[in-house]
Amino acid sequence: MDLKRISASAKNTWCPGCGNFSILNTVKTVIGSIVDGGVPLEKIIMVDGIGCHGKIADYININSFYGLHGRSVPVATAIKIAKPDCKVLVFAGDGDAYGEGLEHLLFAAKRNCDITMIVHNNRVYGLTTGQSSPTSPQGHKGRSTPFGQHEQPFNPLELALAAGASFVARGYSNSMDELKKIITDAVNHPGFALVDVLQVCATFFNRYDVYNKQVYELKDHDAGNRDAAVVKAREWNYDTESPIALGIFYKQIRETFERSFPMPPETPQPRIDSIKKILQKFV
Ligand SMILES: Cc1ncc(C[n+]2csc(CCOP(=O)(O)OP(=O)(O)O)c2C)c(N)n1
Ligand code: SF4
Ligand SMILES: [Mg+2]
Repeated sequence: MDLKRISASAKNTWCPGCGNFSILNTVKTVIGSIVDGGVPLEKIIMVDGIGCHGKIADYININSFYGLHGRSVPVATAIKIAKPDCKVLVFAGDGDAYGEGLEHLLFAAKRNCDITMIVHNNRVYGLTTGQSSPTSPQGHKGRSTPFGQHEQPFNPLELALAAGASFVARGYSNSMDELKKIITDAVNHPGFALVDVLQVCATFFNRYDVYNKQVYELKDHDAGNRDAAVVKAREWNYDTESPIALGIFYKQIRETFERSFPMPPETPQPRIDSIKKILQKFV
């Protein structure tokens, strides 16, 4: 597919050097491959949270929905249940997914609804100017923690594994080839997939130098072994020394939520006319 087909005209307002650019370009390429593989473009749906990451919906011209901050997962789950033949991609921030929306993430992992969740983990609240998030390091000085963050960060991969996620992976915005492979596998995975992307916030938490030294590609790892995945997930806990594995930590095939969801024999159709009338009020 010619990627111009999904280019949007909205002005890009991300800061120069922001890791979101490579996620955007990678996702566009993956969407192109999905369409080339036979999925109609209108059957690929993006759901976004609120934050710098969420603007990705403005920059890709496909069906999309902005959820409330932290609430993109329930929206995505509902879309998938109503339209099981659609590919549903959720984009969330670390504040969005691991703070405000944590319970949604854990229950989505437990439920195994077939949605792909891509977390732009820049380890700060970027849009609101760099406050500490659940993955900021201890001691982090942001506008809400001028004397340094007291709490320790938690480990989202370990949390997702504990909650029962059937696909858990980590990517890095500066390793685009690896990221493309991971996101492609995640989208093709029939179940809930969490892709935690170390997305560098060039303005409020620039980690390029640190991550570039620490990251490595997972090899000789048995992604079918949950215990091995937990050990790998624990290898790095946001320090500046330990190796940071990139790749698929865990992958398991089990029944998805929407397959076992008891739908009524006659699924009610949305009343398009009444929706159109409501939308007209905003024009
Ligand atoms: C319920 C709610 N609380 C707070 C906000 C204000 N708010 C908007 S974006 C944001 C931070 C987003 O951080 P993150 O999810 O990490 O995304 P990033 O901007 O870093 O991509 C906050 C707190 C909001 N919009 N809604
Ligand atoms: S504030 Fe950070 S995350 Fe937001 S656009 Fe700028 S560099 Fe990117
Ligand atoms: Mg963030």
